[in-house]
Amino acid sequence: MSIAVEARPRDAAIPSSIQALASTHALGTVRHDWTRAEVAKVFTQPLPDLLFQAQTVHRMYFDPREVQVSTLLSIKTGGCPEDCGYCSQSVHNETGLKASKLMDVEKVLTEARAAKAAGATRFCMGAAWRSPKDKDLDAVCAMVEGVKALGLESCATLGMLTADQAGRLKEAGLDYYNHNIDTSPEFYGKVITTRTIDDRLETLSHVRDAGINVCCGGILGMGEEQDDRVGMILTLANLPAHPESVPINMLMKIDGTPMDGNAALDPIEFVRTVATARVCMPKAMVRLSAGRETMSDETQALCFIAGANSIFYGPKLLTTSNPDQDRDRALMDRLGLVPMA
Ligand code: SAM
Ligand code: DTB
Ligand code: SF4
Repeated sequence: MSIAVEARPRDAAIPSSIQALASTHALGTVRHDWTRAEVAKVFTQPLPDLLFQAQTVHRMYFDPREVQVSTLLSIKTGGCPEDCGYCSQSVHNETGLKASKLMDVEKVLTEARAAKAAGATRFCMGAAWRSPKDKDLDAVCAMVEGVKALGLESCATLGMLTADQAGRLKEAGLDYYNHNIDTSPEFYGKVITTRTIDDRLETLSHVRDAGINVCCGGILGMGEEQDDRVGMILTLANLPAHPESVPINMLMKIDGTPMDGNAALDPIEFVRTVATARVCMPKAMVRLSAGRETMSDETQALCFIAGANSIFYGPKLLTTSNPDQDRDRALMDRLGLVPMA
């Protein structure tokens, strides 16, 4: 059966409901005074309205076709003393992951060259540390210098930093430091007990003060409530400056972690979180991060419509797998998306 849809004449008045949405108070302005009620209202509004707002904001600052392609490398795997309940690399979780030492600088740069050849413009190095030792930082600084010399944007995630360590990374040319708050302040203690969210915020302020771009987001599907997803966005959006980059990860369930048996999160909740991040932090890169392998193409498409504009590309994240590169290329083609220069 075909349904005849009468097109709205081009010169017809724009319905007031659309005018109201487009001109919603300060839509697209960078604010740091969000209330919980405001963020919750954005998050829970009807999905078409939320996606319309997110697309409107996205188009104010970005080309909606462009997606940044990043590659991740675990430069030091496993044996981490922190007890993050989601993580394959914590010594508190019996995941069977073999710990390894910090990689050689040259090996890391070989991987960076391969990432560049495959089309990545950003290279992110992750280490399973609570915080780096100063001597380890010498090697990481050499890696950052090498990655920059290849013309790639550099990102590192090494655990907690002192102000001095953040300064050294800045001097080496580091563009972004990733340090996630992971969830709301209220739920944080249910996920990690070996540090507090305030410890995380302290490192973020050292990173900010050193002049490095902040990459900070979280994970969904850890057993948190919708209010925690709202609380996480509220915390990020009310930082003194918004993170330049906000990764939103779907939990990768790892055998041997306390979250292994978690129920799957409704993908629409994931899309709502991405869209709310876009509306509340208009200029940030919103990164559709871990969890794409088990996500349908349609959910990923909704995330891009919701304002996500970066993905991790390549067969591996840190210790878990990522979608096949052919699938990603085909998906971008089908959606008319192009890699960000
Ligand atoms: N040790 C450093 C730290 O925690 O900041 C850097 C590496 S850590 C693996 C980087 C981020 O990856 C974590 O903050 C977390 O948000 C994300 N992550 C780790 N395991 C994950 C999982 N199983 N599913 C989704 N995201 C995960
Ligand atoms: C982030 O928020 N997600 C990336 C990146 N920052 C470093 C890491 C995802 C890790 C997924 C689990 C793993 O591969 O071990
Ligand atoms: Fe360690 Fe980072 Fe994993 Fe936590 S998330 S256990 S800090 S590697």
